[in-house]
Amino acid sequence: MACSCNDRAWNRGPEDSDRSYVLVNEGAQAHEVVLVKLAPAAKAQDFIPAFESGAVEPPPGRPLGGIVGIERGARGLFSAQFDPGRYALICFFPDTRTGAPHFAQGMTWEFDVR
Ligand SMILES: [Cu+2]
Repeated sequence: MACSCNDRAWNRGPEDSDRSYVLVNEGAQAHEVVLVKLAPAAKAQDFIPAFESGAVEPPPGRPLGGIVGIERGARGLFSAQFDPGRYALICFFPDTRTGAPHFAQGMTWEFDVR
């Protein structure tokens, strides 16, 4: 299954329990994909504050892997074992113009595995 992103969002992400994904970076900047299994009722946006400076609360979920540093126009392959639950893809890379992390610009994708 293919996933893709531009510089502001995931255009397409996982939607089921397929185990291997090809990520295509269609943006002009480098990106990464961090795969997270979210705690019950948590959302991707709830996971993010745990990585900000001064954070004291643990993230509501756990990272399972992903790919760091996918240059523009490049592809990367990642795989995971999926138990039933809710998952998210998150890009933590900073925007080259604003410095803001890409997740703050919308680069999160949530999906359920049943
Ligand atoms: Cu990114």
